[in-house]
Formats: sequence, structure tokens, C-alpha cells
Amino acid sequence: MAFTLPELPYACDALEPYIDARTMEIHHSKHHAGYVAKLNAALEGVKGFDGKSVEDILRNIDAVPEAKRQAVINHGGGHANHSLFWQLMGPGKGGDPSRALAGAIDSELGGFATFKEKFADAAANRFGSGWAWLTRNGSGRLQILSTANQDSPLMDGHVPILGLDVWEHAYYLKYQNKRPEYIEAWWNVVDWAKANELYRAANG
Ligand code: MN3
Repeated sequence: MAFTLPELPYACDALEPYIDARTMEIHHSKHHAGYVAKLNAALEGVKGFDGKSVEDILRNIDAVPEAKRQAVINHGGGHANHSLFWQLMGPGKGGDPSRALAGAIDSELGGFATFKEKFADAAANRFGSGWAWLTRNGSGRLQILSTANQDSPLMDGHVPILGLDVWEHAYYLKYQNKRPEYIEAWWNVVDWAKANELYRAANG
């Protein structure tokens, strides 16, 4: 088995000026590629994982032999998180959530403005490296949370609906230490149709 680096669904400069081309290029071709390579190395020679998706592996992380588990959490999480992240952005996106997800944000999270504020807080206040998430939790409710490092919400029974990478490698070239400015700019590239699709699938 070998996991492979997915193509970016748009050009590296497609998210300018909000996310710069150089950051996208390094982030995808170096960081994400590194997670894929190290995930493959971690699972090499380990039996029972052929043909499983990285998402399935993370959902059942305890099935990974203990000696390999942290490497799979780090690099499998990195692979899954970034694969999703690229799909949740696009040129000419942004705006407001759509359809079913918009309704759920209104009824469960107090509306879009409140959601944005809480999500941005989760992203800004994640100390060190990690991610902010909107998930559908194990009780079927929308939830805002953040995770450290490359920990995937899938390991805790959540389905990711929206995720924001707040590792410095995601923004430092353009925004340096100003993470809140990166978070604010990021709303302009969020693909809400994709988030809605993930929400619908999570509830299917
Ligand atoms: Mn990253």
C-alpha cells in the first residue's frame, strides 16, 4: 500500500492575495508530501492496513500497533487534514454558508456571525501548532474545537466539516506572527459548498 499526495485542485497562486503562492507551493509540495512519505514509512511492513483509507485508520487508531501509533497520528493526521484543507478552499469563494449547513449553524451555533467569532477564537487561541475545526460530533451536533499538532477529529468520533491550519508554515511567509490577520483573510477563500457537502454526508 502506498498513500499518494493528492493534486491541489487549483493553481498555487489561485488563492492570492489571501494565501500567497509561495506558501501554497511549499505547504503542499513539501509539508503535505512529507506527511504522506512518513505515513507510508510508518506503515511499511505493518500487516492489516492494505487498502484502508487514512480516514478509516484514524477512526480506528487503536488498531495501529503501539510502536507505530504516534507516527500514524502525526503523519496520517497530517495527510488527512491537509487533503481536506485544500478541498475546503478555492478562488472566488468565501461569502456565507449554504443550505443545510447554514440552517444548522443558525440553529445550533447561534448564527453565522457568532460562529465566525468563536471559530476564529479557537484558531487564534490554539497555542503552538494545530487546527481549528467545525465538526459534527458523536452526538450529531455541530461543534467548534481545536486540535494540537496534526491530531485529527476523526480519532474522537467527530466528522470534520471545516478545518483551518494554524501551523506557522501555513501563514508565516505572508503574515509572520499575525495569525489573526491570516484567519480573517482565510474566510475569503472558504468553499462553503464543499463544507455543506461534508455536512450532508455526515448526516447521511
Ligand atoms: Mn499545514
